[in-house]
Amino acid sequence: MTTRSVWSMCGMCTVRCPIRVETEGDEVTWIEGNPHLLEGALCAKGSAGMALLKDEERPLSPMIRKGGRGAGRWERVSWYAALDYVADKLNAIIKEHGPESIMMSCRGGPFMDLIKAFCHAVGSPNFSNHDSACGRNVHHASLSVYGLGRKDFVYDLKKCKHLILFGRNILASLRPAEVNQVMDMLDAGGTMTYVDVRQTLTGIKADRFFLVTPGTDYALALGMIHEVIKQGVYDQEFIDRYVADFDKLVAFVEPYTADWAAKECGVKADRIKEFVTEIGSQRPKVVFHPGWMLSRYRDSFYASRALHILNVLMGNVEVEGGQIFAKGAGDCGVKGIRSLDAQVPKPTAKRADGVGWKYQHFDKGPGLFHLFYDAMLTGEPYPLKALICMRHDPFTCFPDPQAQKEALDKLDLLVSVDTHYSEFGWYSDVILPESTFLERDSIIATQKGPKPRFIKRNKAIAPMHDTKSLYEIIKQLADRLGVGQYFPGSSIEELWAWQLEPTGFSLKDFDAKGFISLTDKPVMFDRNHLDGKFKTPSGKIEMVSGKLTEAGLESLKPYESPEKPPKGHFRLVFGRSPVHAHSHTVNNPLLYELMPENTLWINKRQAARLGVNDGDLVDVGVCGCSGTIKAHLTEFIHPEAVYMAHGFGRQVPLQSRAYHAGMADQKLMKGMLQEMDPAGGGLNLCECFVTVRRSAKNPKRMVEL
Ligand SMILES: Nc1nc2c(c(=O)[nH]1)N[C@H]1C(S)=C(S)[C@@H](COP(=O)(O)OP(=O)(O)OC[C@H]3O[C@@H](n4cnc5c(=O)[nH]c(N)nc54)[C@H](O)[C@@H]3O)O[C@H]1N2
Ligand SMILES: Nc1nc2c(c(=O)[nH]1)N[C@H]1C(S)=C(S)[C@@H](COP(=O)(O)OP(=O)(O)OC[C@H]3O[C@@H](n4cnc5c(=O)[nH]c(N)nc54)[C@H](O)[C@@H]3O)O[C@H]1N2
Ligand code: SF4
Ligand SMILES: [Mo]
Repeated sequence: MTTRSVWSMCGMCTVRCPIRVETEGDEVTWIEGNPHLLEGALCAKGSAGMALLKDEERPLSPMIRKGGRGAGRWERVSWYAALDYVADKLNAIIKEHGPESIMMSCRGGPFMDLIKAFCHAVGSPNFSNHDSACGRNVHHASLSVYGLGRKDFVYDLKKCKHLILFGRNILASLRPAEVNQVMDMLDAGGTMTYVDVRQTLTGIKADRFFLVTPGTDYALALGMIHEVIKQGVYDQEFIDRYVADFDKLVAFVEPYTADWAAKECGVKADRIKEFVTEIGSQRPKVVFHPGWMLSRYRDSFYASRALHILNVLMGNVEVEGGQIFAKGAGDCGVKGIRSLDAQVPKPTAKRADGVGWKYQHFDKGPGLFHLFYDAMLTGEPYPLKALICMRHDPFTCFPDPQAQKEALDKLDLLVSVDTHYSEFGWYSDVILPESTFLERDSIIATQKGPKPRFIKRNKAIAPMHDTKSLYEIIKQLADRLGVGQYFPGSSIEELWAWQLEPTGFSLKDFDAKGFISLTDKPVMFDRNHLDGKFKTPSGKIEMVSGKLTEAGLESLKPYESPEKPPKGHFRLVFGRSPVHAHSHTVNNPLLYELMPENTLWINKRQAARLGVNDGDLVDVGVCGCSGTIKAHLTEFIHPEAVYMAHGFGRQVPLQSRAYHAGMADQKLMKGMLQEMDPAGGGLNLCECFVTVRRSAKNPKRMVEL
């Protein structure tokens, strides 16, 4: 049997690491991180890609719903029948309600151009993604300071001297490339400070661990800003050159002393002061990570803004060991790849989520998905009639799936394009199964950074079942909807050639390393001439954001303490497991074995009060909604909080391993679907209080009886 080596991209989570895959005949025999970029490193999930291929508890052919929504009665149909069904419905909806009544969403990432182009080609502006439950607060905070988004900077973690992480659990909620860099930085003598409400894999590697009261990051960051200014350890020259309204910041933080912060967040004032003295001697090679998943608290947007401001004070912009502008093809003197979306006329209708007109301070991009539910229910600004989710599971992603279902019931068509049965897919009308990442090609994309590159995914083997790539699904739907002309060529190879044409590169250039590097050396801008690089209204780094002011919002927002949990309640916090990707790997045979269910982390003292022992079952509840889960007792969680890993408690019966294993945090977030930070657009997912009690289902207690 012939052994082949294929360059590709992992698809087990949305990080999309570059990989090298070995096959023998039609079997995948080996997967490793691309040695040119990752030195072979891969995470546990990536290595379990082979188990995904073999898993037959995933949709193996298109399916059309037969019973009521969610009843689980399906008919397996051919692709012709499924695509005709979807296209006929969409055509009828377009005729009656206009194309803007169709909404599409996807998980985001480098291959989005295809989906965006499809949505716009159909004539709808209503393209969205998961991000109001993920990084929107960080993204909008970044825009408000620099006029540049979350992905317009990369952090030179390897060369920094001090990395400060506020709830950014970088070694568990991971990207292998970043993990490699952090470990190299630590090996080289770098320092790491970690801030969380519980101890984590990252915290145990850190030099300092600050256990904070939940929801007080903004207070700690303000205390740090105050102290940096008081000790005079900021980069005056950088600030004079590029920062507007620094004096307003100085006046604003005046009352937020380290002693004040200590009372709010629980970190001792002396420790804050020592920390600031230390970073003062390490700057500019000091990185305050502004956070990733910060759809958490009412003021997470402002906490992230404060972290961005700390970076500015350190003067760490465009320096080795600091934050570096992400460069694209143009910065390397190369023409960029052709964009499909750029060829499509922009739809003229305004967005149904209000982003861009009602909410002008938000980035239009993918808008804010959760705001569409209001439009579904009210029919304002116009009715929505169809939702196509590609690689996106709103029932796991957003709070209160029951409330979502009530809104979705107003729609005539729900389609899930997924490699798995998602909770949304199970409720939808049609499931179009995408081939797994090892069985499909994807379009070419640009990965920005100091050393930008073109990347693409190549299939390692042909699909094992009756599944198709997203490219094929979209192409065939586009043809049926009369917009096929926007997707040039009749095969992915022809599309690749079309994408690459202006760049001067050819497909052969991918062969050596699996990607096309656009530069040998990192491209750095001259730090003394960054004028024009910041895209704020003033062209400066803004301490007071013009856009926020226009929207009637504060930039330097006075601190308000978080709500205390009501008596008998805990604040529910959540995070990721290093061996799972959200909810869709829980049923993976290998990863299930590593972590079959989640547990409820609870402080030992609180557990003792409740008579709960380690491993006991506990009922976790809120407003009549409750679930049962095993308790994990630890000293290393703040007594106000309980924690569970997100992604469990799945209810798709065809996933026999994941079915009802553990508990779903989002289902406890009753009535929280519209609980958004008005300045950042992120959902306030951690503003949720639950009761915990020893469960009557407790097997140990039954033994005692
Ligand atoms: N293995 C794995 N890695 C992943 C993912 C995955 O699914 N699995 N998903 C990726 C995605 S989409 C994202 S967005 C990132 C998320 O990456 P992160 O944002 O780093 O990760 P989380 O695990 O969501 O949350 C981190 C921590 O926030 C803490 N926290 C809760 N409240 C507070 C608070 O008030 N203050 C502080 N300081 N901390 C608090 C929680 O205890 C938790 O440990 O991870 C990415 N990487
Ligand atoms: N309560 C609560 N809510 C949260 C979070 C939390 O921790 N707690 N985390 C938030 C964060 S950070 C994020 S990023 C979102 C994530 O929310 P989503 O974006 O919805 O989550 P994912 O699990 O990444 O993927 C969604 C779907 O993509 C499918 N999928 C996986 N691989 C493929 C593929 O190759 N092709 C196709 N077509 N489909 C695929 C999966 O089966 C899954 O059904 O959730 C957010 N919501
Ligand atoms: S982080 Fe792991 S699962 Fe995600 S793309 Fe990389 S190797 Fe795959
Ligand atoms: Mo995320």
